[in-house]
Amino acid sequence: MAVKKVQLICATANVGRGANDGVYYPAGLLTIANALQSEDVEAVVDDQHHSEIVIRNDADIVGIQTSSTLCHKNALEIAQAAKNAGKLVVLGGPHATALPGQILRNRPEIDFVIRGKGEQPLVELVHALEGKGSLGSVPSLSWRKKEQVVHNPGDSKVWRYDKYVPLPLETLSCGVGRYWEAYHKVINPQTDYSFLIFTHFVCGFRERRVGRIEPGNPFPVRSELTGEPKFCSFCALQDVAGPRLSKDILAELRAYLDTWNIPKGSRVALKCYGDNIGPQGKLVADLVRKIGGCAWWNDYHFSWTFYCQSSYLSKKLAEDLARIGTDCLFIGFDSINDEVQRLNALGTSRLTHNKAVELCKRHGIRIQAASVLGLIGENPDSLEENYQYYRGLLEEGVLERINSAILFIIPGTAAYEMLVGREVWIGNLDLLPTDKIREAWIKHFCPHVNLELLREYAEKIDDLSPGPHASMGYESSRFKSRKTF
Ligand code: B12
Repeated sequence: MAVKKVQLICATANVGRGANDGVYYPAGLLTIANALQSEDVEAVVDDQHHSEIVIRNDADIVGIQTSSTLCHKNALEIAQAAKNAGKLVVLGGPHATALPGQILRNRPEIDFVIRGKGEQPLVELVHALEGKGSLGSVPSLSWRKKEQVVHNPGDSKVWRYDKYVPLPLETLSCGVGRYWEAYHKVINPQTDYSFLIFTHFVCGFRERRVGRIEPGNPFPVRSELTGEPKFCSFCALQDVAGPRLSKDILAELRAYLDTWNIPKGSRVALKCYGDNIGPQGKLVADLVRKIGGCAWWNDYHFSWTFYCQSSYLSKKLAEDLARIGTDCLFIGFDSINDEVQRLNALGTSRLTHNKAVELCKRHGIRIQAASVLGLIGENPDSLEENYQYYRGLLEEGVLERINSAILFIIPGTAAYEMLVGREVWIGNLDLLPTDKIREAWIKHFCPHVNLELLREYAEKIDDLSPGPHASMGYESSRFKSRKTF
């Protein structure tokens, strides 16, 4: 078959929502769009956060992103609509990567799953469908060969983000302006434009705990000896590759400013979604130097937001982050209780949290605090400790927001593996019923609390948020009344 056009779709979560949902364009679909366009295949990116999804008549393939288990239900509905319209359907993204076998066994409407980074595999799938190669040689492809599900090996080539930037923002069917509007409305009205600028990939903490991660290979999330989590029990990161070069980061930014005619004097928010800037001190120091020598940097008012684990925020790093114009740090406090942090291998403590808060205050950096309730060992006292801590932070005036979440079990995490070890039936599912799974989790791993108590505290913590509100993995009453979204 000839493949002229691929429709790429970002499915929204159907359980609660994150404060940033719909605020940032889906980078992973845009890098894929870039790769397809380099092969003269047209690509269009539709984002369910901004428009109702309609399967396009002229699309030969429909590729759907299922970022998380919380988006999988919507992704499946879109897949069914695409199949009804006679399209070939490809699923990719972190959730699909974690459960390719389950998805292909349970969902006839899905033809292919691409695991991990999708640019080159999708290009090679297009070639194979056009008769210029075989399905068996497409890297990271999971597919049905007769009745058998086959998982092709991954690609051993190192993935490079720089190959796919600047991102082709013009392929976003809703227009990039919709994301700028969303940023302005939801996150910060003092902003004119916003761009996703990854400075690095991977979490150095996770790497330190599991060793260097090879592209295409699964890595251990639990200790073989004790069965305990090797790094944050709820983290499903699969990223490969490390820091980018400062010159490439600035060149990417310059390209957006030029392409989108961003006037001098504009307030431009830059978001790095790389996980944990903490271990990237060398990169940040280099950015300080490059920005210092950059002729156009002061023509705009740039403000950065990074994610940082509290245990990695040193004096020097905080100073350097402030020097490049960091306005906010997203800090996953997750839990405040030391024992809960230890049991969940978070690599932090109440002390490191306190130190990070002090450094942020000293450098005028606002904190986006993340809270996750229902971790291993959660109990009524630890819930109260969390709540009191966030109250304290609010009083100190250092918070930009609190992201309030109740743990939901994500395939590919230690939490998922531990639960499947106790409740084998869950291992066959590709669509995880959030609350039912959560009840099973609570029974085994935090039996001193119940879902009602977790909800109560999640709402109390969310109510403290002075900025945007989240309802991660549950629906708060605020979310239900839709007053603030
Ligand atoms: C940016 C981001 C977001 C953004 C944008 C998401 C988006 N649509 O792209 C926002 C804020 C909206 C977001 C929201 C959520 N996120 Co998020 N997010 C990330 C983050 C930090 C980076 C993703 C990214 O842009 N990476 C860079 C690009 C280049 O890579 P990529 O997106 O992974 O895409 C590549 C591959 O996955 C693959 N691929 C992706 N889609 C497709 C589709 C096809 C057809 C193919 C072939 C391949 C393919 O190819 C891409 C290119 O190489 C990741 C963590 C991480 N480091 O991966 C978490 C992460 C993806 N998010 C996660 C979660 C849980 C969520 C939420 C459910 C949270 C919530 N609100 O409750 C929501 C749901 C999103 C939604 N669609 O509604 C989890 C998913 C875990 C899981 N396995 O289920 C992650 C892994 C974080 C974690 N710590 O575990 N998120």
